[in-house]
Amino acid sequence: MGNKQENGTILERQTQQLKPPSMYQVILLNDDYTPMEFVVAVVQEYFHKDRETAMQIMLKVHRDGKGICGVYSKDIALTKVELVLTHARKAGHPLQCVMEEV
Ligand code: NFA
Repeated sequence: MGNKQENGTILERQTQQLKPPSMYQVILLNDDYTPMEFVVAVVQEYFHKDRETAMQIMLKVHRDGKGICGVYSKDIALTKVELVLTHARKAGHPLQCVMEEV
């Protein structure tokens, strides 16, 4: 089965195709209470967008009900959702942030 090398290590043949990790969109949802400026600051701080891009994303969420802030591996997406929700709750805003597999 294994292919013994000169140095004693054993190399196994790859039997399964490796798939790239699933990716997740991190999405903000609209509500009637969170201030626009707070959302813009969130998008800039947690998703590393410049002010103009952050403003466009906020306005899209405001108009369409939701908008994508970025696409990340599962653990990074989960962490972003947690950080955004914690920040919003501490500030007393009902902003919602969710992740969806791409
Ligand atoms: N709709 C909110 C308002 O009018 C702004 C908002 C935008 C909230 C995007 C949540 C997400 N104050």
